[in-house]
Amino acid sequence: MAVERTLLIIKPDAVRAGNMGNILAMLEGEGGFKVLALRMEHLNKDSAGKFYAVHKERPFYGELVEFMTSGPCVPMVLERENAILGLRDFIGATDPAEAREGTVRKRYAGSKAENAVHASDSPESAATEIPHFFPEMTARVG
Ligand code: FUP
Repeated sequence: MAVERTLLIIKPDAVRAGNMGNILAMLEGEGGFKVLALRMEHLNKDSAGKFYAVHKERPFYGELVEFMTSGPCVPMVLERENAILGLRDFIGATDPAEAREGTVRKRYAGSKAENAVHASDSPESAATEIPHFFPEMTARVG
């Protein structure tokens, strides 16, 4: 399996609840992900709107942008073998009610809308989402 890079965001709900450290410990510990870059940032509407532009036509888009700008979040670049699909599996389903036991969202997400973390869902997403927050980094390993 190939070593990959992906983007994870600890969302404002998880930062507010004081779960940033627990989530980082899960990612580095059980998850075996290496943190290559990390920053705390309070997104503005322009940045959050562009990041979630694929959902622009969805009914929840306005609330999603509102939520993502409601407080600081922590975007980071993670590296591991099979990082992209591996991280999606590790964080669990979008809706915590459907997330597998032991996943980040099962433990820390309060609802489908405020679900603790974001993770890139494909190599194509990782390739645009990593430079959205870390323009100096690429999704390519090596
Ligand atoms: P995910 O890739 O698991 O983050 O899920 P989606 O791409 O389907 O959704 C992106 C974000 O939109 C979710 F994290 C939360 C929000 N969302 C809602 O608020 N309501 C919905 O019905 C679906 C998604």
